[in-house]
Amino acid sequence: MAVERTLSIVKPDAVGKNVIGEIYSRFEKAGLQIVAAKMIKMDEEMAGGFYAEHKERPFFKDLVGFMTSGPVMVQVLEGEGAVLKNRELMGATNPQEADAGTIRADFAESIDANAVHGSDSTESAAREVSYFFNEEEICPR
Ligand code: RTP
Ligand code: MG
Repeated sequence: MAVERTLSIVKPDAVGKNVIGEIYSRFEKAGLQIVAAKMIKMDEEMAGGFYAEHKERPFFKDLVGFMTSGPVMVQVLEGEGAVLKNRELMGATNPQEADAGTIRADFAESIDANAVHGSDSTESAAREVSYFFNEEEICPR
């Protein structure tokens, strides 16, 4: 399997619950390396641009409102099959449907406040990584 990069966000609910380290630990135990990271508070323009694919969806306004409600941790994860591996660690979008032991099953409250974001394809990963990070900010080992 190819070494990939994927964009991960610890969302405001999980930052507020003080579980950044517990979530990072899941990545590390699964063999993913954190090769870039920063804490930011997004404004509406930044969050809306990030989720532009959902602009016409009924939940878009709530999604942008939630993602700007507090600080987030944004990180680039690198490893073999990183995109799919991260999606498996996250679990289903709705935490009620997420498999036991996944990040969303363990830390998320609702489909809106669902603890983490992860890129859903290598194409979106490339766009999303460059949305937040310059190449000089990424530090592969
Ligand atoms: P994410 O992009 O945040 O990693 O989540 P995802 O791929 O699992 O889900 P996606 O379909 O991309 O939706 C983005 C976020 O919008 C919220 N959402 N709400 N009320 C709803 O039906 C609904 N559907 C999606 C979720 O917070 C989801 O994470
Ligand atoms: Mg998505």
